[in-house]
Amino acid sequence: MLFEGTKAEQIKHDYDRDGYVRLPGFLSPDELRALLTNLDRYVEEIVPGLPNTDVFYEDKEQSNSLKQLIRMCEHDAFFRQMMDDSDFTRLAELLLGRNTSSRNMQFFNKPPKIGLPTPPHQDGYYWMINPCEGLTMWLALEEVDEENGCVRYATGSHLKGMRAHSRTDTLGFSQGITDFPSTDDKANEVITTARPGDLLVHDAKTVHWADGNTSHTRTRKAMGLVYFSDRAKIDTEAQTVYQKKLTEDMEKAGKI
Ligand SMILES: O=C(O)CCC(=O)C(=O)O
Repeated sequence: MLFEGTKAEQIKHDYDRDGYVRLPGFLSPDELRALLTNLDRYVEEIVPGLPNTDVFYEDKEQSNSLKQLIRMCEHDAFFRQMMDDSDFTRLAELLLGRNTSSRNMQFFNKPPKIGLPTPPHQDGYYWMINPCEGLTMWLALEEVDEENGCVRYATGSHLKGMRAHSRTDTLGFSQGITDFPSTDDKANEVITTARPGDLLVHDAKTVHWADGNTSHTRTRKAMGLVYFSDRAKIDTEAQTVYQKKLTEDMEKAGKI
């Protein structure tokens, strides 16, 4: 779905004000079907050959507990095109107001009963970029609500600076805000239930989190696409050191 004229201006205005925007029905049913078919193919054909840093399970002994796939656009042409040459790419340019560089594409699942909460965090804290100009698109692949762990935002938190974070035990979300929830977080909480094909986009500094999946039967599947502005510079040295230590810790803990 491409946006133009006053509609595009409204979306950018709401995004700049709130730190996130919801775009219902961003993907048509046909587009969503094509994505799901390619996701199934990816899981069947690509996942078995991936390193343990790019595929996470809630329990690595149970193949039906898949929770996260990382860097999908680096492993597959379909997802590379979706990231680099699509309505998602154009939307990232609109919202960042500049040329962009694509950074990461992920699949997020919370398996029934065992899907863990997503700790409160700001994505920019993980990214180590300066200036902190980037965004995450979060695309619902199925019905997502309070039962199976929808995303929650603190509206306007992107304008209030970077919060202190510290290490968590959550695989895939290794940093969480230390003083959460503040009174401000609770007062500005927005619960974003979503239907298949709906898109949420949030700023690098927007505080967000999600509950675990308490359903006994339903999964909670979504895709995440990360874009930086073309002038955001990554502190590659700090990131390499952090990633190396994190991978070692996760291996030691038997999580990957
Ligand atoms: O899927 C989730 O629970 C959260 C995803 C998230 O935090 C993100 O995309 O930045």
